[in-house]
Amino acid sequence: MYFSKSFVPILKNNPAEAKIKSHQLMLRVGMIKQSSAGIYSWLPLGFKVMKKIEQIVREEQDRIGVQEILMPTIQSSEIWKESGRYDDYGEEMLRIKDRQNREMLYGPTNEELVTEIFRSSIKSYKSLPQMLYHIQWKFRDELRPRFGIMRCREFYMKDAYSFDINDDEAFFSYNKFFLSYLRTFKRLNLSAIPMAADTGPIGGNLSHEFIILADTGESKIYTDKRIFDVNSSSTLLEKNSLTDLRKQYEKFYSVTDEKFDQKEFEKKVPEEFRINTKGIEVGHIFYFGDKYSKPMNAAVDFNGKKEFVKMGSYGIGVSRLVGAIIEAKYNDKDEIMKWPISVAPYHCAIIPMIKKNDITNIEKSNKIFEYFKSKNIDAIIDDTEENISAKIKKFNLIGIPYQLILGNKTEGDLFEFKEINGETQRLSIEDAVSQILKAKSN
Ligand code: P5A
Repeated sequence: MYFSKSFVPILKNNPAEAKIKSHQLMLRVGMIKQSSAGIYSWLPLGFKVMKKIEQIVREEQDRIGVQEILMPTIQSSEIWKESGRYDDYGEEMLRIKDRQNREMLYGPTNEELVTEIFRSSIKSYKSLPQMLYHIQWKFRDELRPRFGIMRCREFYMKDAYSFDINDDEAFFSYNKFFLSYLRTFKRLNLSAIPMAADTGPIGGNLSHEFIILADTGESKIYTDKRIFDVNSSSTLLEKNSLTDLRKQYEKFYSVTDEKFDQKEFEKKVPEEFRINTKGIEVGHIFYFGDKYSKPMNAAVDFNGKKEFVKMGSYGIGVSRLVGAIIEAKYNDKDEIMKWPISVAPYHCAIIPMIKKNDITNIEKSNKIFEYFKSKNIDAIIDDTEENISAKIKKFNLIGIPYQLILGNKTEGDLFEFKEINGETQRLSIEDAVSQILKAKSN
């Protein structure tokens, strides 16, 4: 891909309407464009990052055995009346009438729809557990959409649902998601910590939010420094091992605002370990038993007895994560944002010096590009006529992790190569490739 042909509408200055770094940067480098309040189009750079995040989320769902489906964005009001949430959900729900005057809605979440799918097909406990997920747009008519795609009205969510025969099995499912979320956020290079949370309109009494610490976050959090040292890498996808993992986390006081109790915080967390800050909620898991299965009559036969299935639901804010990663990775000191290599829109920018009537550097760049491609390295060639330092500035702004420069200082087969915030090295293409591949495999 040539930069001159890419659709990356960079603005000269930070847009005045954006209050936080992620919103500023996403508008500035043309990742998104607002279409109306709280509703955005995703332009190539932003869409690339979101798709990479989505793929990691998908792989980690598949890894614990959740099956992918795709439910529609538009739902019928009938099932919401069955569950009793049609009125409860209030003004956040976007209600629509079709030409037959039927009440429809743009799904804010899918507990009802997935319960309807389940009950029409699964009849025996022998088919349990079932775990289903989809990655789909949601709409919530937020009172105050703000911070760009962080709190918007139309957003992209991974939502999963589990169906089990009893509480014990349902907790096992819950804990599988607990582990899966830790793995997912780790691959995104984020340290997201689980915190006991309120359940709001989803319901139930067991719930964890996964939160990354950030001053610009909207959730107030109270936690214990030692929670960052819990290690989940040796956890097996097996009942006891997963129960243990959750216990290791729950040993530490870690709650959101609604659950906060000053006395308990001071009693359980020695002063030197107390963290009282703000965070961004990137995931939220719920256990709500038969809250939906009972009113909607989703039951299985268990040795001749009718049992309402026990359900949980599990969300990840896929589009919010794009902004959350920026908030977490932006370095105030260098004023540089470096994308984690796992989700970077491009791994490396190839930056040739362009001289009039001389296409040598472009030809060399093309060759390097093809070689990178053969090694699964995503690159972009900056074929514009800007000078090298302007080009470097531009890729620093976008946050591309590596830069390869073909300029005055190129000597034979040795090129200038640097990590976005690192020292310039002189390397052969092979050595540059192995550095990038090494970073990718970490
Ligand atoms: C869990 C899956 C649910 O909706 N039902 C299905 C449950 N949970 S939740 O906490 O309400 O949302 C899950 C995640 O979606 C993101 N999110 C948002 N992202 C951007 N803008 C919004 N307005 C918005 N609302 C929710 C969050 O990451 C949240 O954790």
